[in-house]
Amino acid sequence: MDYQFKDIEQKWQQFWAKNKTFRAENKTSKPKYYVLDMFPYPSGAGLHVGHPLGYIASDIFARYKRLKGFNVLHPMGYDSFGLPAEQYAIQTGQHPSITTEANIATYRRQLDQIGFSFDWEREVRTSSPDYYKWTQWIFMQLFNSYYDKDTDKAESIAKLVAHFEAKGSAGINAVCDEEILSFTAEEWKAMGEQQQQAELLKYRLTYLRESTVNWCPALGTVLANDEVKDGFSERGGYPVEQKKMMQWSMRITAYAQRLLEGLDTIDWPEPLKEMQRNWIGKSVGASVKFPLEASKEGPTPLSFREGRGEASYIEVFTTRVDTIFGVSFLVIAPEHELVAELTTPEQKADIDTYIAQTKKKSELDRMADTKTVSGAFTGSYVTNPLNGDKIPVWIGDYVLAGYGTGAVMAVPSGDQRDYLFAKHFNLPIIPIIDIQKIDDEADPTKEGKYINSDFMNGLGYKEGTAAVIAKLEELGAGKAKVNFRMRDAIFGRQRYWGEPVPVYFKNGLPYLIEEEHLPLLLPEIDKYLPTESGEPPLGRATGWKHPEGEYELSTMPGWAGSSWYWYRYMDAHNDQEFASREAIEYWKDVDLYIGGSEHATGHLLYSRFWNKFLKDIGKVVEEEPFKKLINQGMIQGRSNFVYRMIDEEGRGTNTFVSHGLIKGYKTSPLHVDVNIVENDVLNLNKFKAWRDDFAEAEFILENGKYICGVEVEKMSKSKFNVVNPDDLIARYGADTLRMYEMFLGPLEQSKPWNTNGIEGVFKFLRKFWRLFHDAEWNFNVSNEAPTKAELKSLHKIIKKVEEDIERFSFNTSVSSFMIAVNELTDLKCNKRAILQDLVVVLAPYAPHICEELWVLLGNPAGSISTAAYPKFNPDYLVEDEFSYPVSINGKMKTNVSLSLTMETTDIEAAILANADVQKYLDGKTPKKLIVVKGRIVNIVI
Ligand code: ANZ
Repeated sequence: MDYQFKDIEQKWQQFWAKNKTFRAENKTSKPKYYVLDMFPYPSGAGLHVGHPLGYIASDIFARYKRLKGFNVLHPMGYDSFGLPAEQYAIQTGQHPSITTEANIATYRRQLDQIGFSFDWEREVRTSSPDYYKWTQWIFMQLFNSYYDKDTDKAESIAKLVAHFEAKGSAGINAVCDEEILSFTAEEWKAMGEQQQQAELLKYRLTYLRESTVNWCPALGTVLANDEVKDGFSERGGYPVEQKKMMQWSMRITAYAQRLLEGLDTIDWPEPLKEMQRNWIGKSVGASVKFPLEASKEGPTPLSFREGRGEASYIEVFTTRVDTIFGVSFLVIAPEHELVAELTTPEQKADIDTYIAQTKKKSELDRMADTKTVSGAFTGSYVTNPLNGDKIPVWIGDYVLAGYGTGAVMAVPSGDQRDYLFAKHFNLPIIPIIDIQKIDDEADPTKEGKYINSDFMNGLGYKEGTAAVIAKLEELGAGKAKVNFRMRDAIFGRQRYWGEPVPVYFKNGLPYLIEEEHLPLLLPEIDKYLPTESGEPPLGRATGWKHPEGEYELSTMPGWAGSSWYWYRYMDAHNDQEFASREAIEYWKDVDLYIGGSEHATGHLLYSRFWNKFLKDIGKVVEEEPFKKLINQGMIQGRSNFVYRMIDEEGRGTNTFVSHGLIKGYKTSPLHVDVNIVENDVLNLNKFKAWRDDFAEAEFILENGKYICGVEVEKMSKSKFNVVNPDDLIARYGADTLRMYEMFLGPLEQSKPWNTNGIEGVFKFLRKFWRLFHDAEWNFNVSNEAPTKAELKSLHKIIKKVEEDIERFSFNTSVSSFMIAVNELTDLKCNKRAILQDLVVVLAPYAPHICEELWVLLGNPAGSISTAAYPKFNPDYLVEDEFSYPVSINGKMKTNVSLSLTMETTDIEAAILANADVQKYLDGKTPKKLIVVKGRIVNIVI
């Protein structure tokens, strides 16, 4: 029979599902291998051809590893909480779980069609209660933990309480809020429950904190930075302001150093690691306290009051403490907590105006803008702790509240932004080095000497810095400090479709619900909108109340469920633990993770953080979750455009100009559905039928055709350039689609989708099928012994594919398969000894056709998945023939292929007997015949 891909693919997909062919066992004697894909958010649009790219690559790898004798875990699931389903719910009133369910069904159908070897018994859905029960459970563990800097790991809050009870706060070296109390054991015990809990919250790894957020009053929610454009919400265009709100946060900063160090131990793409390094942003510098003039404590010696109350100093973080003698003013963030206290009555109006102005700018805008200078003077002064200079304090939006201490010592002679600020407001510029040039980062003073300093003159950068820090320490006015750019992560949103936070409030303080009451189910509500009083949607739930207080009304953010899901796959149905110890000790970590680089600083950082935490509390065994990671490139869309003519008043007409003619007209481009365009020629009738307003469209054609413009862009519905895998599978089959997606180019590169080549891949599979069949399409395989040439073809491909897969070069294998099948076709090879192995080598790429042929070859159904990858034998590749170049009178004339084992005299005879050579000799006897064995033959006539 001819290649009937439809029947074959359906048959094997059903067989795999029924027989659970790809079920992974948690215990076998085989070595384990865990291949993970980033699980999808099931959106309403379904899969387009770009989505499966990474899944196909990981599936090939998973199937290959099974052939190599590994026990492979290759699971799939859904990251099914999230905004789009909720947005849809707001518009239609349909419960997001219904939309989610429907979308998952579409995804599942589409994934099944492609023939993935997923172990579907382990499927997870982050929105399902038996999954989010454990997300909530992990939240509880974080709430019950703090980070001990001495043991350098998370420890139980109970240990902290025991310490407080025995020794008070003395000797605690923990990551915590800035303002913590100092107390003795007696004082601790004397505190009421309320105050103790408030104090403990400052240490917990998940805690409530006042954070500045993008608040959109019209939408009634906090927005992420990328949902805000120029002060307005991206969706709806409503004004967004910066607002302080109590929010759940995760103390990820406790793990900053470990997150940084761990990067050196994992096999990830270097650019991705670099993105994480930058995000973590380690800066080595110093913190310096500038005493307030008003404190009247004088420049030296300094005594600083700790804790709350009237401030006596401003603390700055600097990476250039050596420039302290060049400080001519201080700039603090407009949100700095001392602003109100520092502002004098005369300056109040200025300061208030300025603060109102900065509220409109997002932090991203503030960081990006390095040109506009703005600020206001508070009216207060501090003193330079080293020379007693009186220094004015300004506020300015280039200083960010959340970084360092939210205050900078400004050195206009050393820092560009400080320089611009000084110029703009006419503030002094004090030189610090005797030359202008400071361009060596490692030693900014290399070519100059410090000036204007008491004790640094003549020192180099390193010694100068050390001398300043020593002096500051002596005075109690500063110390060396490492600062991280990364902030604690906000962990909540005022939305419905997410995990409820397992917390209730009593007397304004959060308490965990009892573990046995997990999962805390998402309640039903009437509308998916905030309440009239501006509370999150959960505030609408009636009768949803803990016996002792109100539940938390915000839900967990999108990244909660995806920060640990790879563990759930290890033991997906466990209702006692998030996964059993046994399963975790067996599978350990993910050996290969494939996904998009857009998750570099989100999901991939949060996952590493939770993994380290789970390791600290003894629940998992590896410090890093994903040993090797590959980013698949994006498949871009190839968009087509039509050009609408514009009339005199600038309005669009109903006439469309072909691309080659647009120079002569005023037109504006319009995306057109790529499915009504073939080879860039627009199908005019389909275009008229496409949209009602085009029914009467007129065209200005070139050579009788309408030629569309082309651009490569992101594949997206709004650009009408989406190619659906379903259509391609219906036309060519999944095996062709799988191979074609790989054939497009290197996995890690972005590339435009172009359907033109798919026909070639389909023809290749048909030719492969043909090898096993005679001219009447009868299955016909011979048991004869293979020839050397056949064995050579086979072993070449065995070696090539193995090498390719091991280095994740899937596209190069596809062309090698084509060469191998062409060679075997030319050799008219239908030998079992060759074809049987070839089927196994091709099976990871084109599993359906290979299963079918494997069974036709007489093997048990399904067993190709666990067959052994053929062993490469280098002997078959040893060349035993050589094609001698024959040169006559110094000119290359022809080639003659001869065995390499032939003696020189036999070679001479064979050359002279060759018909081509005889033609050139034209009856003459050569004067000379020189044979260089294995190299060349020279003839002189
Ligand atoms: C004095 C100085 C002199 C500085 C000089 C730089 C050059 P990184 O490397 O990114 O950590 N800074 C500190 N806190 C800030 C904040 N909240 N917002 C904006 N800028 C802040 O940068 C640290 C440097 O950035 C610090 O060192 C400080 O300026 C500024 F010739 O202090 B520097």
